[in-house]
Order: sequence, then C-alpha cells, then structure tokens
Amino acid sequence: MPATEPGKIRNIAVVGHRGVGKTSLVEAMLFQAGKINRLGTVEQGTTASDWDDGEQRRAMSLSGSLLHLDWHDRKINLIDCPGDAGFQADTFAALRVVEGALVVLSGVMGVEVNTSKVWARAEEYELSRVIFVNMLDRERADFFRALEAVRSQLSDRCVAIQLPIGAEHELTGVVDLLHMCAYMDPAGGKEGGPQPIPDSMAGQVAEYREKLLDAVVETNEDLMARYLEGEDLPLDDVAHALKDAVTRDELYPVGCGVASKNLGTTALLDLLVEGVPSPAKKGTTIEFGDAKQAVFIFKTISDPFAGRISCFRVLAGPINGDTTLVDPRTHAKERLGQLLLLNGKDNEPAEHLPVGDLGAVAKLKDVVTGDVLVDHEVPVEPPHIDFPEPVMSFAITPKAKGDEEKMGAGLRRLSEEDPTLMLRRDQQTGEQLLFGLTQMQVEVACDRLRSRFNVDVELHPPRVPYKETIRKEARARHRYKKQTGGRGQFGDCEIVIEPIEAVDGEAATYEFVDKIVGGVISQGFRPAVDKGVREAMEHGELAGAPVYGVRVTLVDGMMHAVDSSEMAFKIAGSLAFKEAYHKADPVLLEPIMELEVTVPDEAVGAVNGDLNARRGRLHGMEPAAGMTTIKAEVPMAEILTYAQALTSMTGGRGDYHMSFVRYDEVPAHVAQKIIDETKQEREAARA
Ligand SMILES: Nc1nc2c(ncn2[C@@H]2O[C@H](COP(=O)(O)OP(=O)(O)OP(=O)(O)O)[C@@H](O)[C@H]2O)c(=O)[nH]1
Ligand SMILES: [Mg+2]
Repeated sequence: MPATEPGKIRNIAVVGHRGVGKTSLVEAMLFQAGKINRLGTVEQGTTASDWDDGEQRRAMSLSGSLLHLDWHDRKINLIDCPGDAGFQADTFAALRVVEGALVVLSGVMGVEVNTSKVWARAEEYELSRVIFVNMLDRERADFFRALEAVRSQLSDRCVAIQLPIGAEHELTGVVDLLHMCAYMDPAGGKEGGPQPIPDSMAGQVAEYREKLLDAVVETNEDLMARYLEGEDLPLDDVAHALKDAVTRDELYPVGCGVASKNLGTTALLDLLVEGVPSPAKKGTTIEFGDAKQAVFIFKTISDPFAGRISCFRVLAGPINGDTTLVDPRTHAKERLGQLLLLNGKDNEPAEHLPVGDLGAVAKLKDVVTGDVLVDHEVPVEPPHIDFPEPVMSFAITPKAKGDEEKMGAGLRRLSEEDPTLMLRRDQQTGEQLLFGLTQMQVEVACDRLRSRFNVDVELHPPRVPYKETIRKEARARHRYKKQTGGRGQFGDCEIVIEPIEAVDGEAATYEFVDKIVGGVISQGFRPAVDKGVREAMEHGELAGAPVYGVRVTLVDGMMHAVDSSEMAFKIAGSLAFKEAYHKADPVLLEPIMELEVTVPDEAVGAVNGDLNARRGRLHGMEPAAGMTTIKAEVPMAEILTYAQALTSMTGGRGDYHMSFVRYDEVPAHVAQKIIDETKQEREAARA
C-alpha cells in the first residue's frame, strides 16, 4: 500500500462527557465510509472501538481506541476516547497527538463536567475543534439549547454549521448549512446523498446560514469586503475561509445528528475533512531534535493474544518495518517490525507510515507510554502531559493469603500503563492503598488484575483524604532551649503564617519566605526552620490531615554561638508553626464529588431525599425515557457506601458515577465530629 501524504491525513480525538455517544458516532463514521459492513451497537457489544471484554460487559469505553477510515481521498485517524473521568489519562494522551478534537455532547444534557474539562485541555494544546450535538432523537433533546450552552460555556466562537430537521422522535434529518443541502434519517442504514432542504425550513435556514457566513467572513478580510459589497460568495471560498478559521482556532463549527441511526454522519465527515488541518499544515509540538525518523508512543495496549501493542504518532519519517530507533530513556535499540494500522482490535499491515500518521507495532521490548524514539541518540525531552491527581483511595487486599507479592507486581504494571493509578502504603495502618480518579477506574484495574495477573482482590471503602488549611494570618515565636551541662540546644525563630490564594479551587500548597535581616539566624540554619514547618504540616493539629495553602515567612530569631544546631532550629520551626496554626483559624477541607445518578423516574423522590441527607447539592435533573439522571455535588465522606443504598432505593435499577471536583470547607458541626473522632483514635493508639 502506498503511504498517504501527510497533507491527506486528519488526526482526530473523539472526546466528551460519559455516555454521549462517542463510540456510536465513531461506529457510524466507519460504517458510512465503508470501513465496516454493519452498524454495531454499544448495547450489544458489537462496535469496532469498544472491543475489550470489560467494555462490552459494562457498555462503556474504558480506554482510548485507535481507528481509521478513508473519506474523499483523505485518511481520517480517529481516537475514540473514554468519557468516564477515571480514564482521563488516555484522553489527555490522545489529545497530545492530534490536530483536531471532535467534541461530542448530548442534545439532552448539553455541556457537562467532562465536556468542559476536555475543552480546556484542547484549548491548552491549541487544537482545532468541531462540536457534534448528538442524541437529538431523544426526548427533551434540543439542538438550540445545546448551541446556546456551548456558546456561553465553551466559547462564543462556536457557530452552527448544521441544523436538525424536526426534533425528538420527530427528527427526520439534518441540514448542512455550508453546502446548503439536507440528509434524511437513514434509520441505521447507509446515509443517502444530499437532498433539497425542506421548504418549511427556509426562514430558519436563511437565518443560521447568515450567522455562519457572518462568522466566517469575520475571520477573512478579503471575503468580508466582498460580502459587504453584496457578492454571493462561492462555496469554495467560504469553505476555504472556514477551514482556515478552524485551523487557526478562530471558529468552532457545531454539527448535529443521531449517531445510533447514522444520521448526520456524511456532513460530519465532510466537515472533518474540510475543517480539521492535516499534520502537514499544523504539525506537532513534540520535540524530536534533528532526528530524521522519530515516533512518540502515546498508548500501550496489553493484548492477551498479540502481547504488547505500542501506538504512536510518526514525528519524523517516513518509517517502515525495518526502521530501527533508539529510546534515549533506556538507550535500547528497537527494530520496529511489522507496522500496523489499527481498527479497534483488528489491524492491517502497512509498509510505510508518513510523518503525522498514527499507527502501531507489536512487541517493542522496553518501551513505555510517553517515550519518544529517535533514529540516533539525541537528547529529547519527552512531552510532559499534566495528569490529574488521583483522590479516591481504596484499601486493597488479595483474597488468597500469599498473593501479596503478585498483587503488588500486577498493580505496578497497571500503574505504569495508567499514570493516574497509584499504589501507596498507608503509613499509619500499613495497608496497601490503590489511588485512582474514579471508583470505576479502580474496579476496572481489579478486573485486569484478575484477568491478566491471575490475582483476586478485595477493595475496602476508601478513606477520605481530608486536608487542613488556615483562614487568617498569625504570628508565633518559639525558643527551643536545652542548656543543662555539656553542649546544649538552642534555636529561636519567629514566623508569620498566612493563607495563599487557592488556584483553581485547589489550595496552592506551600511557600517559605526568608525575611531574616542582619543575620540574626545564620544562612545555614534557616532551611532547618523550613524543614521543621514542613514536618509539622504533614499532620495538621485539627484532624491529623496534611496542611495546604500556607505561606510561612521567617521574620526574626536568635542564635547561640555554641548551642545552636540544625536540629534545634527544626524543632523551633515546627513548634512555632503549631502555635501560630491554632491562632490562624484553621479549618478542615473535604473532597467534593460530582455525582451522576441514573434511576427509574419513580425512585427520583427517594434518591433526591437521600442525597439531601448526605449533604448533597442538586444541580440538574434530566428525565429521558422512564429514567432520570440526577446531578449533584456531594462530599466524598457521605457517599463511600452509596452503591448499597442506591440498590435498595431503586431495586437494583440505579446506576451512578462520580468524580472529584474540588476541596471545600467541612461545615463546622461535621468538622467537630471528625476532629473528636481523630482525637479518640489517636488517644486509643497511644494507650
Ligand atoms: N437515542 C440515542 N441513543 C444514542 C445515540 N448515540 C448513542 N446512543 C446510545 O447511548 C449510549 C451511550 O453511547 P456510547 O456510544 O457508548 O457513548 P460514549 O460517549 O462512547 O460513552 P463512553 O465511552 O462510556 O463515554 C448507548 O446506549 C448508545 O446506543 C443517539 O444519537 N440517540
Ligand atoms: Mg465510548
């Protein structure tokens, strides 16, 4: 097969909130392009991209899946990303290797928590973005409401490029406002060719076409001038200007349809080809020095049959199966071997891959996700991807005695593959704790331990990772002195502590400022004060939780010519901090989770009442087809054992997901209880 030119490739990550139809949409695109012969469904576990056993059982995506198709002589590489917040590592890695993001949202729900998160990341990477409002056939779906939501919550440069014909169960097609044609609902079959726009929509179509043209010409001076002179702009010119605007990140076209029926797919594929820039046009910011051939490994798949498969983007090339590259991290040389193009679990051999293409190889030995491989040893800095910090933790134990080592080894492997999964030992209890972003992610890790490493484990309710911080400034001085015979101890310091502004809802952690004048404490001892303060901050005085968000300024102190030591200043710093802390209005912080519960309509009252009792704050409720999705923010401490409660309230028909949003202050009456409990625990431990 001849290699595709870089100019003919489109790399697109399909991203969005959980369950909005990303996988179904990818399936529809593959089907419409003739890459697959039948339109699979998520319910039946027959889609090309949700091929993993766990994905099919849960009817949701658990990892990024690479697929490709041809459309109008262009090769479109798609990465179908999971929407559950627990698998963000895959989503963020995918966004690092594409030029474009296809942001999918539900026409019922509009912009959701994860929509905003992926949007922000796409923004950071300056990706071109296309939005697709899906599920317009569902009850209470409303394209125009969703359009308003993206314009107000994501960017006011979002502009409709398609319109629905009809709504909800009377939706019959979509209008393509760029090419001025319509596509009718194929009800799961192949979408037919362009049709005339129904006359009844003339007014609305004219209005939105004008909005689109206004938005496009605004990005192009030449077109603007011609437009103002009243010229009827030719399609090619508008399409060209649109593409430039999308490439330059100045416009975000909003399409729409029904993925599960394959409606809107043609117009969407056209838009991806016309709107998203090729690697030749935009290129990558990943470093590869002066290498003539280089790849970046963005994902590793552990396949039970094929072994390890490494997915990569070609940074410099072309490359072929004989290409030998070196990993500057390990200095190991690797011959790539048979190049593969993936389609979910299926693959096709490829002879060459050009710059910008996405492909895979099996059985690289020492290569891990995140590595850049180059043709000769050049010092390259692999791209840094900022992953979210996992906050949920579960104590984890093997079911069979003696499996501890196997469990540890398996978990270490899994966390190599997913950097947001972490194994740590609890210093107080000695338990092994598995940290993750969501409960789903941790449960999936346990499934994999069983299937890949043959270890059965048990998870125990997570501990709440409380934090402490202060609300006001306070000052304290402590003198630590022991001068009875022989060489003594002397350290004396005065500090001021004050809160640091929170960054993004998360308290910035710690700053130490040295304002000693005249050398009242010599340079050598000041870091000891800092060290003492840090130690004191590891276990706050309220509930033994780590202290965050504090600036400590060392303002004064005293030394003794003979008796001063690092040790003495460390103790003085630590005790000064504790004294100041009590005066600084310390408070306890708890993690707040975004909870999404889907329950039968008749259980809504009970579930809402229960959420209220759990200090939950409701902020959304969307009924659809006999089930209602309730969204609420609930303190983590209140939903540790939610699964059982939900099962009994809904007779087992409820389902929920949650992910961390931020830390909030624990209300005083609740905080007091936690503080008392920790005090008792500590006393019990001492006794
Ligand atoms: N009515 C309707 N249902 C849809 C549509 N698109 C997808 N679905 C259904 O919605 C559910 C979720 O679809 P998926 O394609 O798995 O969604 P996803 O975004 O890939 O989900 P995650 O990967 O788990 O985040 C499935 O039951 C689909 O059949 C649509 O346009 N209309
Ligand atoms: Mg999916």
